[in-house]
Amino acid sequence: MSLPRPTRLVRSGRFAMLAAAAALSLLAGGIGWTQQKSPYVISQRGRAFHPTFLSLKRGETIRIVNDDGDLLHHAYVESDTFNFDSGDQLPGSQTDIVFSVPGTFNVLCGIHPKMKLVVLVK
Ligand SMILES: [Cu+2]
Repeated sequence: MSLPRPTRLVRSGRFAMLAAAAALSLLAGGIGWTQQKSPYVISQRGRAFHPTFLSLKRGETIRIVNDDGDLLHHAYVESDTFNFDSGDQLPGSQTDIVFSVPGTFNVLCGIHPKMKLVVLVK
């Protein structure tokens, strides 16, 4: 006679837990940008890199996206231990750079001298 009640309670309890788990994962997804993983996506909007500083582990990748309207960019890295040249970055294109050696590197743009992204590779 009183059996259905506990069953209902268990079901609603499970539902509440599922709902809580779903809410938590939505929340985690919403703040996920603060915990980006390789490849780290870099914007070039407004003739600037966003973000302008990034700390990576050796072997990780940054993905530079030319999302800057119809502007051309040209990312490069010049140092004693690591060099990279994207060539012309067409509007809408993306360029991956794998940082394989530790150090601090400046990613610059051959077209816009004010553009600078500092990458610290541990
Ligand atoms: Cu540029």
